[in-house]
Amino acid sequence: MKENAGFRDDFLWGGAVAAHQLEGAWREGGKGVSIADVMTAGSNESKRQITDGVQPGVYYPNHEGIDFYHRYPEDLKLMAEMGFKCFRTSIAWTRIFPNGDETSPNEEGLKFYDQLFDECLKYQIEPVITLSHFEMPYNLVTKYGGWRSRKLIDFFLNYAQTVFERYQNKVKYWMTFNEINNQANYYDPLPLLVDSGLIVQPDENIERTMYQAAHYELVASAKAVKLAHQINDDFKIGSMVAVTPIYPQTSKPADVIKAEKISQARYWFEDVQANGEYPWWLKNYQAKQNWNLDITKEDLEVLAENTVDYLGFSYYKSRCVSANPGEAPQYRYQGIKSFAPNQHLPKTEWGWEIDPEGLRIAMNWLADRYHKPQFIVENGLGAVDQVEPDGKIHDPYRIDYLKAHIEQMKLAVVEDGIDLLGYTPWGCIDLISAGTGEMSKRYGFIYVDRDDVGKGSLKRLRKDSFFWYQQVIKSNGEKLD
Ligand code: P53
Repeated sequence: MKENAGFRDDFLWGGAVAAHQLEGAWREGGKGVSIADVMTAGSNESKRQITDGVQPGVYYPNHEGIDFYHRYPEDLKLMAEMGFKCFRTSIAWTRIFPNGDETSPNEEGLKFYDQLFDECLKYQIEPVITLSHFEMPYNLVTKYGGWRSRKLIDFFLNYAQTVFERYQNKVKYWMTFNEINNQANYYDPLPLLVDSGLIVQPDENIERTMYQAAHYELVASAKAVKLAHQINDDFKIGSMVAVTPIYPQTSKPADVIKAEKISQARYWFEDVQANGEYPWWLKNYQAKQNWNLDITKEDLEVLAENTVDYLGFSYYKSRCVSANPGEAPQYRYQGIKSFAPNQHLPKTEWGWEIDPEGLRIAMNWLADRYHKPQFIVENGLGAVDQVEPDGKIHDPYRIDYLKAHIEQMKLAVVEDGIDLLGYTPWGCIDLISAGTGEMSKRYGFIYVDRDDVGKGSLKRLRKDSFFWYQQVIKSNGEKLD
């Protein structure tokens, strides 16, 4: 075996975005209404609301995004200037199948992505494409109840087949569902909607519904893996989970077992996608509930036979848990309510723990469990930026965050020998936050002049981190200062 001296020669440095958070043009080119189009703006204090269809007089930040739909040539030019080797974005399902249940696609939508991918390839930037990133057709929610319905598998595969065939000579790296495991937090309506198109009904057993919907998505994902390989042998299809290591708050065994149980509840999705089977604890748990889930023998065969080629994941933070007396033995995951403070870690302005070593921990943990190449497809710091009178943006906090994470990622590669395909920091150009709908929660190397109520010239500016990242890429991760 060759030892890893540094990042691979073909390491995919780049950046990541998602269609609904930057394209805008929500009604252009025949696009249908997506779930992102019915989400209002919010903040850390006030949650984004899901409205009943698009309501007049309400501000929906994703409708205009940062107008990437019209400005992508300018934006890709800037990314090429940074030296991007790849660019992760998603296809808006609603540009291809506006209602999701049509049999033939919308040619204008397909043409848009032809042009976008051609523009990437012009600069030798490899497109890395997510099929479903929080933006399924809203019609599939109202008409079928989202992923509650098995019918969604066929609708999704029809969409997947259309784009795999159309872009087979332009796109090699794909992912099926973005952060499919966010819905493990089924106490919060937002992840249920964005992951699975679920709108909670008053007396519904939402935990059961989540497990059923996630199962259909996992089957759809496995079938997409199969289809992709049939269409083009060279395709690489990844899963995409939000990786947040769960630490015990103390060395008390009850804290340790709780951390393990909560970790299981968040990561079983990856067990299915990468190992091809449901973990034992979950089979046991589901059987005990008498939920009578629709999980067939054929489904289980499809899952076993079509595991992913690589593990795509996001990493922003770690969490920590503390067991309460009387809570044992289930240690149910209760979303945000499960977490306890970690006194050893600083937090971002939005309260996310900053934990670079957690990335190395996560990579080792994933490597031990799944034995597949990894691709860090999101990482970054959401922060408020200030434009100086001379038009400069000094963002040393962002550079510090990314540098510390790249250092740990390098240890995971060089010391621990992990096979890492690439690194695409999130929101390489400022865009609408998924969690809060804000514009002021900025991640970019490129600043975009737009505020939380949709005002601003949309002008693009290079931040200090732009020039820093340029030299990181040029030196293949050697020059971090
Ligand atoms: P925002 C929650 C926790 C971790 C990652 O998030 C998350 C979320 C959902 O908000 O989402 C991913 O914009 C997601 C991106 C998102 C990014 O992380 O809330 O894949 O769409 O924008 C950052 O700060």
